[in-house]
Amino acid sequence: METPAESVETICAVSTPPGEGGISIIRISGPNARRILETVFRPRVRPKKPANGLLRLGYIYDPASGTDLDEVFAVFMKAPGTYTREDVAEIHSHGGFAAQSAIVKVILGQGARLADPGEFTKRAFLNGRIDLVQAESVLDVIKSETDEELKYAVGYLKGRLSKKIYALRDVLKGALAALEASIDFPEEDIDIDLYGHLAALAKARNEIDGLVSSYYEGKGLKSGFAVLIAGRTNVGKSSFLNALALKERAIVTDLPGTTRDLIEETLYIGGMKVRLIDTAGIRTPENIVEEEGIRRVKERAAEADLIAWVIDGSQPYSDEDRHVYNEISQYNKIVIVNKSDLEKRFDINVLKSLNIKSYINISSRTGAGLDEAKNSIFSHILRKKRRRPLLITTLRHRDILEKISHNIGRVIEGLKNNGHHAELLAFELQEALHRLGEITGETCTEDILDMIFGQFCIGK
Ligand SMILES: Nc1nc2c(ncn2[C@@H]2O[C@H](COP(=O)(O)OP(=O)(O)OP(=O)(O)O)[C@@H](O)[C@H]2O)c(=O)[nH]1
Ligand SMILES: [Mg+2]
Repeated sequence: METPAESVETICAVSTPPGEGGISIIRISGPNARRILETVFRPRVRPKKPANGLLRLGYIYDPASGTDLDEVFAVFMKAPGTYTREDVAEIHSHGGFAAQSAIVKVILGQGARLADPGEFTKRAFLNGRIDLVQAESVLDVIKSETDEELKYAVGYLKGRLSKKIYALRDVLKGALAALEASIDFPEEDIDIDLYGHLAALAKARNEIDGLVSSYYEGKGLKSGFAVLIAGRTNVGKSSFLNALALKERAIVTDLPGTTRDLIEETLYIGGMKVRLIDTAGIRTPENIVEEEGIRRVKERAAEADLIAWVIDGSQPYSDEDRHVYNEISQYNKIVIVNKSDLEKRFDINVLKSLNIKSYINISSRTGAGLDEAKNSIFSHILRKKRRRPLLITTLRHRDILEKISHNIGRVIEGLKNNGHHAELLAFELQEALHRLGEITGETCTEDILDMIFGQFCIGK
């Protein structure tokens, strides 16, 4: 993938978000970065010559007219110790639209071209500073919304997932070498321990399957955990959502059957992203709209990470509550007894008879017990989701790993049935290795690279 240096273009982009801000960073990367910086930058302080990595104060000016465009800090970083492994210059200008565009314009005037989205990171990948998994994790770091998401993304940026992939690759390579030897020297009495490789392959496949199944969790990490608020009508489900979200998100009335559709609100509880979903009260539907609403509750209940079953503490347990319980009893749930500001008429012993040991008294009206409810949501999701050290968080990785698991599965089957065709099994392993390379970027097509780096912002 090496490209001759002279054909590499020098690229430039504003790396900070567009619009007004304290400062903007304009980045230049490529063989002409140094020359361009020295042409458009007039240092106010020594050293006059660019010293590697040293931030200098001065002016960006238009060499054609001699006009100063902005007072800036500028730094030159020499290849290969840079983000892209090319010569890089950065200009820290004032964060205004006019300043940014005037500076970019003079840089383009010196022969640089505007960078494509993600092109700096793509160069870091193409120049071998990071692999594709790490490049993708750069985007995950940028898009992280919670501490936990960030923790995984930074770990992958540092190569934690890549390391696992390379270890799997070594196992496949070892097995392939043994298979190929058995093809090349079929008659020779050399000691090829194919069956030793069988055990290693089975272990690798287990690990891959573990990664594939971790995608559900990884997706939750990115898109948030779903907490479904369920209960009969009028118990205060929508009021509970509003109270947690600190806004009038869902309509609340004293009419049973107010909520018909699913209403979603994202919250951060203890740094964890939670999607709270308010639902239609479960009862015998009075019309088709309500019927559809209730059907959706049941559908979502099966997918939710947690169900918050809301009960009206000011009313006795009813047949409708029992009906709700029957719908949700099998799922991970917490029990919220609402309306604690009113006289209690709900008999807590009912919960004991259902073998439910804990519940939380709250009042959506006064806010009492809401912190406890949040803590309970947090700990129940975490209990279910004991985090694995490695999670697959992108669909691309999951799909590829699933295919690799099938390749290995066929090899294992083949080796177990003695009359195997070594060539076919070798082919399966080659395919699996090729696919692993698609994850790390070793055997990646331009299309895939475009797809990945196209999701980045300009300037990254
Ligand atoms: N006193 C008191 N009233 C509450 C509390 N929470 C909700 N309510 C009232 O209970 C009624 C129903 O509240 P909602 O939040 O609409 O109940 P819901 O469960 O979403 O009802 P549906 O959408 O019809 O299923 C409204 O009149 C609320 O004002 C509470 O903590 N205390
Ligand atoms: Mg409601």
